[in-house]
Amino acid sequence: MTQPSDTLFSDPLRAPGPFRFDRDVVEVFPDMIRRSVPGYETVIAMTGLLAGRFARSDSCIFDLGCSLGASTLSMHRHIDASDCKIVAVDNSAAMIERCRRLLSDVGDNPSIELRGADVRDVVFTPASVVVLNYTLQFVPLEERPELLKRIADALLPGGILVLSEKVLFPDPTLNQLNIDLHHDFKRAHGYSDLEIAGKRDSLENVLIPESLDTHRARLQEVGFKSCDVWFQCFNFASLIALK
Ligand code: GEK
Repeated sequence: MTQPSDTLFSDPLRAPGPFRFDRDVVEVFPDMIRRSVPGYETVIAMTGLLAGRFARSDSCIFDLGCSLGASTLSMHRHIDASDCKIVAVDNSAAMIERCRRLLSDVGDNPSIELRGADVRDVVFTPASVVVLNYTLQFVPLEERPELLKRIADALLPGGILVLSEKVLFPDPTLNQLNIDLHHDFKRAHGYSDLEIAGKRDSLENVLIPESLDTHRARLQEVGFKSCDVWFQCFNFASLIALK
């Protein structure tokens, strides 16, 4: 099936408002994220492998900010452990509705529960794998430590958090270079300068990136024993944190 392409920021007469995961975004989401996030497909595929290795029987797997269920599906493919449940959470009603349709014919081993909820309100049950693929960046800065602490507390010993984010660099030259390279990536995938600028303005104060040092320090503070980057492409990185 061909995916509708993302032209949401191509109208020069439409001033972009703050970015929202509404029906228009859901319509083009697979195309948008593939052409906007360098390394997205690799991160999704490897999330499945990581979950296959770390999922434990009788535990939950949380996919926080699941969008259309790409990470959930990838994990579902790789998890053999018995009596696992994947809990996929998103606070966009339009995303959850579409995700429910996309996952409707997926088998129930492991089972999948879709929840329309804010990740900050999730009551965690004992978990062996928690995934935050490009979601923490949308949570207000001051609420990130508490969410990560609750995730660390919910993880069973030996459990894993996969955390993928847009990041910034303390060195201003490297920071600008990575931003420019990201824009080159988007141009190479067919976005115009107008579309790139429109999306950037729309995400201002909505997507708030932090540095890898900030992520690592906070993950240790909230109780993870070991953490580091396993994948990076320009200003998009993915970390694993072990309980
Ligand atoms: C993927 N992980 O395909 N509570 C719940 N959901 C939220 C919240 C929140 N507070 N804030 C944002 N979201 C997915 C991609 S997209 C990343 C994740 C992107 C949801 C939001 O509705 C959206 O579906 C998702 O997090 C972020 O691997 O578009 O850059």
